[in-house]
Amino acid sequence: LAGELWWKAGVVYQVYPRSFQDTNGDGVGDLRGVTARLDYLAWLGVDALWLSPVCRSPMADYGYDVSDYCDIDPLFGTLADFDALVADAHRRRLRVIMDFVPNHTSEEHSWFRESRSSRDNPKRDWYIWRDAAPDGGPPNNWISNFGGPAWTLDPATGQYYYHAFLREQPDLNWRNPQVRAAMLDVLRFWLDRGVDGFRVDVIWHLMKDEALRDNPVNPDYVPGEPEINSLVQLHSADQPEVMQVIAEMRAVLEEYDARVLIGEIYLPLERLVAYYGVDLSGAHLPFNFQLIQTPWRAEAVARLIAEYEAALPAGGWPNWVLGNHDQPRIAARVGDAQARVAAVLLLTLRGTPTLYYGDEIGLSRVPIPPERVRDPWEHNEPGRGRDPERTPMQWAPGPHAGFSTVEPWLPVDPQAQTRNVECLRDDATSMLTLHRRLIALRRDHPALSIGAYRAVSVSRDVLVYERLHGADVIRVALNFGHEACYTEVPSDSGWEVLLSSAGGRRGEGPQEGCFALAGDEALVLIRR
Ligand code: ISL
Ligand code: CA
Repeated sequence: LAGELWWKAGVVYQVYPRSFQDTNGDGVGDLRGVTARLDYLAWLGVDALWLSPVCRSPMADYGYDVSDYCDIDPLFGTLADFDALVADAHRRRLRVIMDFVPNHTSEEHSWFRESRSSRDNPKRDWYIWRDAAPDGGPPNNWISNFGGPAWTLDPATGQYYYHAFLREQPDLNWRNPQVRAAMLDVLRFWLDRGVDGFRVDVIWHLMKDEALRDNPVNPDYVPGEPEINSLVQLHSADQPEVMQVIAEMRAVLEEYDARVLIGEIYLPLERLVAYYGVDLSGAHLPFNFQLIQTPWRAEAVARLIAEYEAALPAGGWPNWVLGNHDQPRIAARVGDAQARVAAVLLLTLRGTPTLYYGDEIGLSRVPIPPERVRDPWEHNEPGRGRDPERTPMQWAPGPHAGFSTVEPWLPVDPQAQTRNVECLRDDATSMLTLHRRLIALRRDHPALSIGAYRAVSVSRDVLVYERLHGADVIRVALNFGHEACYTEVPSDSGWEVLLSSAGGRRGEGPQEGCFALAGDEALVLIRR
């Protein structure tokens, strides 16, 4: 796929490196492990892999706390391992997207060590330092996304610093031009090494209200919800000035060819689409997490697709996500049977799909015993922890599912003996085969990758839409319910089944103008 088309027509696969493949027997996945599994990704048929953070980090937030942006953490390997991974990926026509974490550094980054050393240190203003409020408390009411205060008093200089996440993750001051220049150089460092793009962590958080005004209280807050929702993040995120910063990042990518800028954005639709930027000068793909936040019902999903399609700016390319390392897995949210329907949805909608590792083998919520909890968020706010969706990839039956030779950093799914790549790859009805076929269909039929979207119908349980390219028409019918039913097709042309989420049925035609849909079944049909 030439030029920008690769990230439009392609499928992105998210690798959480800690949990993909361990090669040195320390129970933690590493870069050589990812390289060793590139043949699998090529076999699966994806076009790009996005690696969650692999830079040097004390791992307070598992790599989302970077202490050196221009080095690989020894846990994952070396820069040479990274270069080898990129070269091997490119040899297989796989692109590599890095995770860029610009909102905050680790407290152990040399910039923060300098910044905190004295009030007049040249890097003082690289972070957000303020005096205490008159009562000695924090400068404003902002709350950490992981619970608790977002300000920590540093006794060395008697001021507070701001952190939208853990206290180990001080926020950078993106209003400071030196910070901007240094961070844009980080992009160039990796672009020069051949990476094909970035997924930018919490991109909507980069700019904060200059006056640091208090956030208003959320009138809809329901006690028991995460504390962060008790306030509306009106002043602490999504400031208009962030668009300029993103445009600067984008301009750096434009110095190279065919690189992609993906932004992590949790905002309502109307704000999300603003991140395409003025005249599309922003992110190529502002991550669309709406399927994670929408109830799993045919009508709700139909409405979401229509609203999203309508909200996109002219020329803005859509994208869809079912899950990631921060969210309960799709199978955990909708159940194993509906997870198949979800796979068909993700891989047949208009827009770049991002597939989360393990979802293709039907991984669900893995139980984490209390003594094995690793995510600091779980300690702050029980129930919010993200460990259940970060467990080791399951490659084969046998000890530790072929992930490692020793007990892994997080427990392996108790169902790994049967739910693993080796057992599922040759099974015609497996979740893995379904994913591989869907990805192949997307590649074989431009209607599915770059074709137009047309809503056809929605009933209580069944959503039907078409994808159109030239004279090609592909129709998708998804049964969100558990009961069997029928879906009608126009009688003026011949239709046949390209794929059923249950396996089989290929080549089948309609009977009396209808295709039967089993409960939890999705069909991809083609007009002949
Ligand atoms: O999950 C959220 C919204 O549903 C959040 O509160 C949060 O904004 C989001 O998870 C941000 O995630 C990213 O930044 C974090 C890191 O821990 C996550 O893993 C990363 O994806 C801090 O860097
Ligand atoms: Ca390892």
